[in-house]
Amino acid sequence: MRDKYWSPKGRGVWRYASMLPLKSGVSLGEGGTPLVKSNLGEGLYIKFEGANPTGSFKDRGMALGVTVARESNASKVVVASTGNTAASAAAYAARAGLRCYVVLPRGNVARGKLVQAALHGAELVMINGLFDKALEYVVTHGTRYAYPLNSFNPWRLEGQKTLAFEVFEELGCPDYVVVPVGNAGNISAIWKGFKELAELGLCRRLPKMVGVQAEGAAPLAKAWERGAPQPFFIDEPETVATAIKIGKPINWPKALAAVKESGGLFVTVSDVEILRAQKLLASRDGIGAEPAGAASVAAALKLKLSGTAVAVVTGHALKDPDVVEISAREVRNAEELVELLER
Ligand code: AN7
Repeated sequence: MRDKYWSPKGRGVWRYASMLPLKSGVSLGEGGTPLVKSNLGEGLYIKFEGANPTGSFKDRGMALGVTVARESNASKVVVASTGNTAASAAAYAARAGLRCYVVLPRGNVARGKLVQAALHGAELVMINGLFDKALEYVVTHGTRYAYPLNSFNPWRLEGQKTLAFEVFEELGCPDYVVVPVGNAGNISAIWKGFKELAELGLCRRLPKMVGVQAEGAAPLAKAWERGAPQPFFIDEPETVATAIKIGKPINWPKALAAVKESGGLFVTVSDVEILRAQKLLASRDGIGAEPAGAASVAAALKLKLSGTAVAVVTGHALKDPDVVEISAREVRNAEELVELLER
């Protein structure tokens, strides 16, 4: 029974076909991302999802989601997005020959993500309002005309659970897995992956799931702090990490269950902590994260977790070039360059 399900073969997400409800499908080589031992803390590992084909973890789920869209003869797919889902959907839809509509909150999508969606030929639709409103539009109207690829789509989560399998193969089951939370799909998916390993008797002690939200966009973490049974939805989330600038996470029940069942917790990090972690990760570990991706590292450092912890760095630094300050020296001639180098 165990071997029937657990028989990794090949590379990437489809390596775990025996654990997935689909056996093959659309692929751009997603998954198989680096797990790097961090210099920032003992027992801390970085799972660098920025190394996926479009630079975020979304590609894992999009491979399955777009496969199902194609197999159900959809000609159009639609997503609401803070950016990464749009970039990923655009690329995978292009690969599968589907039209892609992305509904975006004007002024709240990082530049790299817009560039990707445009480059891959998606139809970009801007709304006045934030992500939560864009998602509401997709749920109430979009789904009637196009196949939806937001994370309420269960195939997306099936793909994203493969992160757990990769961590398990390299490290076994860690003590903690730290995940930035926006719409709350990814933490639910990763937890599902670990639980399935446990069901097969492969993972004896499940990791504690740590959900990380930005202080100004923390409907789950704020509720957690006060022991409330439901999230405190907010209308005007605010954070530098636009990827997780979400006030009404659609997958909140699953995420809350993941954190509770695992004995983990939700935690908030401030924008200052996020940007500090982004810099530390870049300058000490050599890993470039977008702000939302660095939120997990900020939380791991703040909580000083003991044992083995995997911080999931969900997106690449190039996604959001505008948050990085660039300072440069000017030299007028070779002598000035030499002088500088000699210092
Ligand atoms: C870098 O692209 O919601 O908790 O529309 O891009 O599964 O929502 C992005 C989410 C974390 C949060 N890190 O994941 C979108 C979108 C990065 C992200 C999250 C996102 P979920």
